[in-house]
Amino acid sequence: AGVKSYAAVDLGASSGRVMVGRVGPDSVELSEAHRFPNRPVRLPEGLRWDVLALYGGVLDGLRAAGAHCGGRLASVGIDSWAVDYGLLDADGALLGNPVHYRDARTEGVAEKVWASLPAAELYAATGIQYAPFNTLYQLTAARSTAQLTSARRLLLIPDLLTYWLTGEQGTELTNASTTQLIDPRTRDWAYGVAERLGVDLGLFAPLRRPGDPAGRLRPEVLAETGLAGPVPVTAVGSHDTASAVAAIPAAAGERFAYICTGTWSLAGLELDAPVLTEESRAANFTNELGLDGTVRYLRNIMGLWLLQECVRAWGEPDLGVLLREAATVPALRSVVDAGDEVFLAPGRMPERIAEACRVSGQPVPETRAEITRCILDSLALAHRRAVLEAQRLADRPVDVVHLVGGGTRNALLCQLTADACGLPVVAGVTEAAALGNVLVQARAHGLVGDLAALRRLLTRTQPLTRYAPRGDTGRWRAAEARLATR
Ligand code: ADP
Ligand code: LRH
Repeated sequence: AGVKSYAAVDLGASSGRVMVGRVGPDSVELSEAHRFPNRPVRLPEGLRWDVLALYGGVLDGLRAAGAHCGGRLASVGIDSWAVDYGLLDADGALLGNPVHYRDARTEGVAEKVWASLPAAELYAATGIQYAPFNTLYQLTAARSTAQLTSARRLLLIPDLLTYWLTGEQGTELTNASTTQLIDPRTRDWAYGVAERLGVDLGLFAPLRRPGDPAGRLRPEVLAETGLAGPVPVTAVGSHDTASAVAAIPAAAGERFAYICTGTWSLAGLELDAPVLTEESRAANFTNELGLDGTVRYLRNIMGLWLLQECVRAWGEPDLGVLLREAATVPALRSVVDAGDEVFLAPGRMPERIAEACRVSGQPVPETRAEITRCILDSLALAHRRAVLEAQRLADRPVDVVHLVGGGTRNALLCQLTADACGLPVVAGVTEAAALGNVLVQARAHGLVGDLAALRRLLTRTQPLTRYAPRGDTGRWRAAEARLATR
């Protein structure tokens, strides 16, 4: 009784999926209706997202989702990776393919911005860590291009897809915070920053908050997907990491850190106020906005991107076999700094990993298994550093680390993370972003509960695996020192 079906569209950097969540007062069941690849395309002008293929995947997914629930969806919600956007002209038509955040156009741009607004002031005003691809730097890189000059509207990726599905425009807040144009204290635009840097905030549609209505599927979309209307679209934490953090299966009162492991590892804490200190800026921690007034205080770590790119270079060997071989390679022979921007761009990843080991005077990994082991040890080490530093900078000790996302299927990574942090790791919610997306929709449509109550529902219903830390953390500290003295 009281069970409704919701469709969560979750677009990750490596794949898009449409999941159906069936939610009742005491139950949550998630099933995959459709999954499709997200393949960036390199054009003469640079690296672009194939956003029309993604929209096609969303429509296919909604059709498949309808088949899961007799054509009756209570609502649809969309989340995706952050920072990127599409530009619309005065008629509301898309101007070109959205630029990929790994495109080289933002190289050296941040320094130019800081010449007008010092990095320290920018951080104090926005709380957003330095990353070359923050929307603010992308807009600066695009200044005076024909496209940006003629654009009348900027829609972040989930907002763009929402617009195509409903005809309505908005800017969802959690994702808006990744533009570096939001003040985390007021949770509104950072008007002073925009003014000083000459960013026209009029390009953005009005802010929406998770749970707000975002229109209804257009009649043409209903016809194309075979869904029975009306189907409302609901704003969720449209930044995938915001949705994933909402779905951390934390027990009542638990003092936890989280790591969302997918293409990226996003490691940190949930806070109720931003940390805007100079020390926090120097450590490159970010204060992105989360559900219900929370702040996602975290650090971006290159994540399984490092492995994805190696696997691509090696012609897609079986991941399970590769990980089993990596488990037999001696631990911590060589590590790289998995936060280092040198790994941001695509291409030649095995060579770049080997090079990083060579220049830091460590043994150079040669076989695929050795390179894989180097990546996983390095990720675990970066997880350790982020979890420890977040606790110190926010003055908030933790007892447990929750791991969610695709990386939870990598048992070696989960175990190494527990070992490196010296803390128990609870892993399990693989499709965390989709689950958080579904729960926020369900709450907007009648499910009662605050964030803690939604999470308790997950602790009761989701299968979780616990990894106890092995050994002492001495050898991780030693590996950390090796990197620091590079
Ligand atoms: P994103 O949302 O950023 O696209 P995901 O959360 O889907 O990423 O995570 C993708 C990653 O999960 C892959 O790069 C891979 O390393 C890992 N992964 C997926 N399936 C498996 C598996 N069966 N075994 C081990 N790792 C896996
Ligand atoms: C993860 C993610 C991350 C951002 C990056 C661009 O998918 O949204 O939180 O920093 O993509």
